[in-house]
Amino acid sequence: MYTSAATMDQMIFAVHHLRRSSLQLADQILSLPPKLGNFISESRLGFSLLLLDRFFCKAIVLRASISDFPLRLIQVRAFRRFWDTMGAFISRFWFMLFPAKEYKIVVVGLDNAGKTTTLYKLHLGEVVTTHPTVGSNVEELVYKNIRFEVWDLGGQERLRTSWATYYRGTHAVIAVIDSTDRARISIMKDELFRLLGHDDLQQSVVLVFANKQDLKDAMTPVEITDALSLHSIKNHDWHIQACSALTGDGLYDGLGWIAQQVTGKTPS
Ligand code: G3D
Repeated sequence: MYTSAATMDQMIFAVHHLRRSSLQLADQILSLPPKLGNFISESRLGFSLLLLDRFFCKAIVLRASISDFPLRLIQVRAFRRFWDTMGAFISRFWFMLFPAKEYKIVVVGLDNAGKTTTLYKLHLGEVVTTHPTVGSNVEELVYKNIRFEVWDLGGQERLRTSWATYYRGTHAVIAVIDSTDRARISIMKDELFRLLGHDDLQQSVVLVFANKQDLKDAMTPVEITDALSLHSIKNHDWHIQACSALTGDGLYDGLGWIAQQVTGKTPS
């Protein structure tokens, strides 16, 4: 039996198209008014779409596996695409059908501290080229089966006044510090204590990322603890974590601390 590469590509394209449409539909369902959205998701429409997508993907893989040797490469490619797309698809529908508790994190810090780099390194596992954050970025992170909605708030002076609008429902604050920025550490201290006094953050825990530890003139976590007077924080659990958003060192240790604090248990 022979299946041409062109036919295979058409089939792969068809699955991608189907998946994209399904995800768009899922987005639309999620953006419906809550009652209507719940009704549709509970009606298992999402699950039917999932089965349909799985059927098409399986068909491709089966078709490739009974083909001639040169098609093995296509088979591998189909498998990879299959798992890439299915992973995203399943997790989205899984959480749509069985909504899990989500914890909200806001990431604050002065401009250039490394907030966006931190967020994208945690989210994508890679460093991206960043631009100054205008307003906010939001990403969803899943760490050890715990879902986080992470808000990266722009750090420029004119944007800091709007940080408070994002605080409601926050479980954890991450303050990212540029450990080489001795000149502005006192500004960050004032911002930190201002936000800790906000009504909407009274239940939040605070993680300080002492970022840019890969640079040799970086302040140590002990120096930053003193400069920020962290020991004078009495009403919030806090923790300081040395890290480098560029290399990723320390980032997951910090996230692990938050996970432990917000769930009240050590994540598995
Ligand atoms: P912001 O979102 O807090 O404003 P960014 O900060 O994430 O945009 O980072 C500002 C600059 O610091 C970026 O450099 C970024 O690559 C760099 N940076 C972030 N984290 C680290 C780190 O841990 N180590 C080092 N050495 N650099 C880091 P550019 O040159 O793109 O402006």
